[in-house]
Amino acid sequence: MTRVFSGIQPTGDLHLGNHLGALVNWVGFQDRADCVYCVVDLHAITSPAEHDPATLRERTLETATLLLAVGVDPARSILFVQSHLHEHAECTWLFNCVSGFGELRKMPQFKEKSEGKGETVSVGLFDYPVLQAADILLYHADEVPVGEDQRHHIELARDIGQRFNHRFGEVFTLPRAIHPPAAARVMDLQEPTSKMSKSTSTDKGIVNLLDDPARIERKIKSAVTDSATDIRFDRDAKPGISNLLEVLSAATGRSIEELIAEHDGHGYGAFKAAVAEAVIELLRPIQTRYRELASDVGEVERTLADGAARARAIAAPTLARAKDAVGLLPPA
Ligand code: ATP
Ligand code: LTN
Repeated sequence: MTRVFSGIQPTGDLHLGNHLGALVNWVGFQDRADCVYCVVDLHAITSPAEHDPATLRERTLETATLLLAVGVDPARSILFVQSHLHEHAECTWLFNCVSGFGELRKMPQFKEKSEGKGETVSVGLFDYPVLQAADILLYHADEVPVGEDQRHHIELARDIGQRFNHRFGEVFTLPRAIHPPAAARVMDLQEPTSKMSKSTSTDKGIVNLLDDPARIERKIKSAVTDSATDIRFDRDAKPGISNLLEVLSAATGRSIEELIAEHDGHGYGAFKAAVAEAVIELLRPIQTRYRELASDVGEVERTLADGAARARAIAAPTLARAKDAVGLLPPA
């Protein structure tokens, strides 16, 4: 069976864009693939912005709980926290020794995130994609569903795996990035020409998965739209209305044409109310499930411990083969 691996950073609240753009697919893959999903807390500490230790711990648990709440099913898939396995950090070291300074320096995400930081930028940020390669290659992943911005990182993982195999013998499976179509590319409610994003959107521009219904309603009703009254899909001329149409379509499973036929001519107010209600109903079962799970932290922690054990059953033998291939003397 195809193995899918993906990771998500516990750096903020998950929002509607993450859900419709990525998590819905994570849930769907479980029907056709052997899935391994990881909360990548080691990646989260590479960020140039200083992190708060207590917040990181909270967010790691919250992110894992939300993944369970949206439908990652621990009976079918492996869900674990990256730092629970020392194998990821250890494999990173082996990969560091077959990675080039030049190729890492050219990674677009590193260039972007280190810009203006001069000599103070951390080695961890520089090494971020090598750790990501270890995440993927330790599990012999075939497919890695990610956003377009991660394409270079997956190519690097492929290059590292290929180089290692070439030098030391076949150990790693070469992965490929997949970019499954998103249920929706969700735009910022206040600035509908930029994507909804946890690092750049304001609170009013973003619907967090745990926002309560009144808050969701308020945010959607005050979404920026144009001053006309017609409801039609045109990303350039009507970015705000088009975004709401796409969200409504993803939330209800109905086509955009059908939604236009139903709502055009009845005004923006009624249309926004319908979008708000659909998003509230989409998130309601997730929020209910989240509260149930969060009321028993011990159970979530047990699920993660079980996930880590099952992850280790795959990662540890892979790492052992890699160490042996490199020529590291096994302990007697
Ligand atoms: P950041 O602002 O830190 O980049 P983000 O909110 O954009 O964070 P990521 O952590 O980069 O989210 O992305 C996690 C996943 O969610 C990726 O697969 C990404 O493609 C998807 N995603 C993020 N934002 C959106 C969006 N607005 N619409 C659709 N998919 C999205
Ligand atoms: N860099 C990714 C998160 C990530 C990841 C992974 C994704 C870390 N390790 C392995 C896929 C596979 C991001 O920022 N979205």
